[in-house]
Amino acid sequence: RNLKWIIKCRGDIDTLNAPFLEIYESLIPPEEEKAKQKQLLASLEKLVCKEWPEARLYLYGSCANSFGVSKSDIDVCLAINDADLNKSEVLLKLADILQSDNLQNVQALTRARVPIVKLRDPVTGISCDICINNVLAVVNTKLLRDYAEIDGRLRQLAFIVKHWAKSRRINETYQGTLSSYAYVLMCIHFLQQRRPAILPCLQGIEATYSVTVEDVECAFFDQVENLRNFGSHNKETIAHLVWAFFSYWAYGHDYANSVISVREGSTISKRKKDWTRRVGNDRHLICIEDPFETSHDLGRVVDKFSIRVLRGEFERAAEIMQHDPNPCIKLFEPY
Ligand code: 3AT
Ligand code: MG
Repeated sequence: RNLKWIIKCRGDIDTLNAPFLEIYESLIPPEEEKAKQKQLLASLEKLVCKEWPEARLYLYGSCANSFGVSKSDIDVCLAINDADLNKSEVLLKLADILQSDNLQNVQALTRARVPIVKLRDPVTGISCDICINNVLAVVNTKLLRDYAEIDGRLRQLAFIVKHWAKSRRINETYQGTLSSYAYVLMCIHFLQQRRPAILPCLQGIEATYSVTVEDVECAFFDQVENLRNFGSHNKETIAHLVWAFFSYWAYGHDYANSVISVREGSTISKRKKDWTRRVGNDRHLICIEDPFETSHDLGRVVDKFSIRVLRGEFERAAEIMQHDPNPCIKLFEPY
């Protein structure tokens, strides 16, 4: 396995840069889409403030972390400062308000892991999920957005990986595969590990931003405008990075013993986290540590069937990147 990991990259890899960049650019949401999202957020804010004058709405997830492709749903967090608030009651009340304002497909999912109200806005055509007081998600959204500002190759790589994962149907947590959030963390970790490194470890530098959310201290260096040259010693191109990313997850990663940690900027041992055996439904077959909720393994949704699917897809992608004459087509072939 390790022998394969040190295989030399195909000689013509750089001819693939232009087609990969073209795919990346085709996925970027146009400005008018961003404007529509803002418009929807503003009208939701108006509605919400009639009922809860102190409440605020925050965008989080891919529409705010800069990893959103065109036509994504938007994720909104309703922040209400009230210690004994009943989330289900608020969600049901919110669903009522939205329904009577002509929003479509309004649905309160009060029993989900993260309870939400779903809706579709007929004016902009945008679908939206609203959760309550999920402030950690707002903070991890900022961390991802800050990483994206350091080196443009992160956004390119993450768009390509997300597009690949959606095409291959391995971006479905209810099917035991990984969330978009997990894939972006895999990309960040991967770029922290390149030599020379393309990304720093923002939680390893003296913090300039710090908040405590649900007893979790979230602190990191966020003056990223000072880090814009960080990756400039590394000249690897996007095609080479896509190739190396898939080779790493196909042949290089030590699934049995390692956890990837963006917080540490390196891999750490499963033993150190006590993630060596199955506890309840958490199997830890691929370990991705949440940067803030460090007891949270984003790979915990993966079971003994879906790990084979995932690893099979990484190997397929690595093979295509190494040998296929037309990787940009083959890689994204619908499953
Ligand atoms: P898409 O473009 O919608 O696929 P996304 O980044 O918006 O990508 P999700 O809609 O799955 O991803 O999740 C929305 C945000 O919720 C992303 C992240 O800030 C947060 N989040 C998702 N899953 C987790 C998790 N397991 N732990 C903590 N935060 C999470
Ligand atoms: Mg989303």
